[in-house]
Amino acid sequence: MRTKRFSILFGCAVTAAAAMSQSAPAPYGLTPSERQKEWYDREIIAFFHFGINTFEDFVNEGDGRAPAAIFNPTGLDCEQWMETLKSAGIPSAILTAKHADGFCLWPSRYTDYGVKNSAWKGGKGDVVREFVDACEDYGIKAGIYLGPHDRHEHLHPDYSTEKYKQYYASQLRELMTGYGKIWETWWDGAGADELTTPLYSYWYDIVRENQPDCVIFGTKNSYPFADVRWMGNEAGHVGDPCWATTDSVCIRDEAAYYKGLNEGSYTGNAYIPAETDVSIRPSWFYHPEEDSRVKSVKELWDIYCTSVGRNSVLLLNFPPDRRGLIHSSDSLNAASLNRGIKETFAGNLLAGSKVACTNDRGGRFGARNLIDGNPETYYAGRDGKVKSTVTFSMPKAETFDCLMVQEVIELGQRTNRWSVEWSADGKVWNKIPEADGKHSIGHKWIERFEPVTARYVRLNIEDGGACPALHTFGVYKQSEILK
Ligand code: OTN
Repeated sequence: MRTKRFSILFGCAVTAAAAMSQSAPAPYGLTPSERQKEWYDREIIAFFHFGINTFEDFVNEGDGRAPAAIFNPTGLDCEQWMETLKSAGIPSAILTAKHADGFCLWPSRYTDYGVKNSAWKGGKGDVVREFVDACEDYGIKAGIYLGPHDRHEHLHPDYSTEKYKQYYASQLRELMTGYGKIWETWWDGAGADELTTPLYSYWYDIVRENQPDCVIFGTKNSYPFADVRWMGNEAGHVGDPCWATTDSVCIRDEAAYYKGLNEGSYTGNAYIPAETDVSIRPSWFYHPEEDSRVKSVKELWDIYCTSVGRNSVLLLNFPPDRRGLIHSSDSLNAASLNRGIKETFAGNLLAGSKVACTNDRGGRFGARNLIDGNPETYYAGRDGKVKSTVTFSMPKAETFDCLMVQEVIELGQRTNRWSVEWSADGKVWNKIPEADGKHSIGHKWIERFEPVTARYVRLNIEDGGACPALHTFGVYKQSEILK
C-alpha cells in the first residue's frame, strides 16, 4: 500500500516535471530579426510629409525649382504633432527630411537648397532637430525619410554617378550621426527605382554603422539590405494572403512584381514584411482644399484592418499645414480610431471559455494561452503534427462580428491554411465565409463579418509547414465608434 502510494505520487511528479520541461517548437523557415520584431510591434507609424511643397499651390512632387525663401511656417510646433500621436496611440514617426524636390529641412552642409536659405527663423531653423527633440520628449521613436530622388540637384537620371553617390551619402551621414537614435529610414523608390544595388550597399553601411537598430524601408534593388518592403499601392490595402517573406529577385513582369509586393510569397527567399504607406488625406502634402476630405474613422478602421490586420504595419501620413501644425480633423479622426480599436479589442469574448484542442503540445504550451491576454505565453502543437482544432465553449451565447489571431512570428510562418466556425449548440457548425480558406496569419490577422450569435467557436488549423504556434485568438464586437 505504502509502495503503491509512493509510486502514484512519483508518477505524478514525473508527469509534472515532463510537462514543465516540454521544449518549445523549433523555428520554421525564415524568421524576423530583432529589428523586424520591434517594427511589427509598433503597428502604426506616423508619416509627416512637410517641406517646400507645403508652401506651393497643390504641389506634391515639386520640380526642385521653387525658391527656398518660400518655406516659412508661421507656427511650427512639433510637440503639437506629438500630441496627435499620443492621442492616436502611435509610437513612432517618420519625417520627410528631404522629398523629391531636394529641399532639406535641416541645414545640410552639402547644399544651399534648404531651411538655411528660407525665410523661416531667419535661416537659422532646423525642422529635423525640432522633430527629433519632440519625439524624444514624448517617447516617440523618430524616423527619417531621405528621398533618393532629388530633382533640385538635377541628378536624374544619372543616379549611378560617383558624385550622386557621395552627395546622398554625405547627407545620410549628417542625419544618421547628428540627430540621436533613428528607428527607421525610408528609401522611397518613387523616381528612383533604378538605383543600383552597389549604390545601396554603400549607403547601407552608413546606416548600419551608425544606427544598428534602424529599420530600412527599401524597394527593388535595395532588397538585400531592406528590413521592410513596399506593399504595392498607396490605398492602404495589402493582399490576402500577405506573407512576410517574398522573393528578393522580383523584377520580372509588372504583374508578378506587384503581386510579390502585395501578397509576398510563402516560399519567398527573403523575410521582408510589408509596410503600408497611405495618407489620411488624398494627397501626401497639405492642401487646404482637402480639409473636408480627411479620411473618416470608418475609412481608417478599414485601412487598419487591411494593413495591421493583414500582417503589415501601417505608415499613416499626417501632413502638417502652412502653420506647421496638424489640422484638427486629422488629429480627431486618428484619436477616435485609437479609442475604437482599444474598445473593440479590450474584451475577448472567448476569455471565459472552456478550451479543448486536438493537437496540444502540453506543458506550458496549452491552448488556454490563446485567450489569456498574455503576449508572453503561447499555444503550440506537437512536433510533426500541423493540423489542429481548438474549440471554445463560452459560458453563455455572445454576439460578435470580428476575430483576431496572432502567430508567434519569431518561430516563423508555420500555418498556411486556417478557418473559423461557430455553433449555437456545439453540434451544428457554421462557416464564417470571411474566415474560411484563409492562408497567412503572421503578426496579426483580423477579419470582420456579419454579426454572429454563438456559444461555441472553433479555430481550425488545416495545413502548415510545422506544428502551429499561436499566441492569441479572440472574437470581438466592433466598437460603435468605428462604424
Ligand atoms: O508614380 N509613382 O511613382 C507612384 C504612383 C503611385 C504609387 C506609387 C508610386 S512610386 C512607388 O512609391 C512607393 C512608396 O509609396 C515605393 O517607394 C515604390 O518603390 C515606388 O515605385
